[in-house]
Amino acid sequence: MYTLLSGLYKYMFQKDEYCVLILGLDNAGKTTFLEQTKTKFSKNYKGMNLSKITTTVGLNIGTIDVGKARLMFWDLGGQEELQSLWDKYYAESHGVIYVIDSTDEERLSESKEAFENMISSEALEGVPLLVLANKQDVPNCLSVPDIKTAFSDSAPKIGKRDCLVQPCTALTGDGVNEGIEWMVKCVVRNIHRPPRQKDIT
Ligand SMILES: Nc1nc2c(ncn2[C@@H]2O[C@H](COP(=O)(O)OP(=O)(O)OP(=O)(O)O)[C@@H](O)[C@H]2O)c(=O)[nH]1
Ligand SMILES: [Mg+2]
Repeated sequence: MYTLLSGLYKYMFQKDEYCVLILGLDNAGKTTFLEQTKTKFSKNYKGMNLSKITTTVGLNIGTIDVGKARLMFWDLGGQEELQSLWDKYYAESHGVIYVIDSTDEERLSESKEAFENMISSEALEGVPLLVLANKQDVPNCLSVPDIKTAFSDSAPKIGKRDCLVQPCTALTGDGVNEGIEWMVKCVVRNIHRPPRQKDIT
């Protein structure tokens, strides 16, 4: 009877936990995106004033529950000297959100270089990838097709994995729900696949 009840309790309340990295150059909008995500998906979370967010030195952590999934986000600082810390988190992650500043055409090639370094890592093989074309509220910013074209020769490095390029305005929350719901669907589906090589000891 105890086993039956504890099984039922676990079925109803236990969450499967997934770690999702939020990466991208400094100023791309990663922390703003994380704050919007927490505000939209956590009932009692009173979001902070988005204009008070300053550059991340180290990391910010946030957790949301979506259905039976618990997503733990690690939002890492994007400044050049902090990018060398990103790969310390790869082996633990189930998904990656890569944020691009669609208003910053000048740094697009820098962003692409950081993206390719990240995506080439064996530790991230097969991990779902959500690319956010952020700051779509700014007139004349790069569109999703513009960004896809600029990143087109990265396609072989992306390989066989779930990948979505999503227009987004972290500041207002546009595109946040769509992106998070897609990520949840992918990480949950991935857990039913055979284990990645790195998980086999
Ligand atoms: N117009 C506009 N500005 C945005 C948007 N998202 C973020 N920003 C602004 O972009 C700047 C950088 O945002 P952050 O969230 O701190 O960027 P970050 O990627 O976390 O930067 P680091 O922590 O330095 O890596 C801030 O001034 C934000 O208000 C957006 O959707 N639209
Ligand atoms: Mg930040």
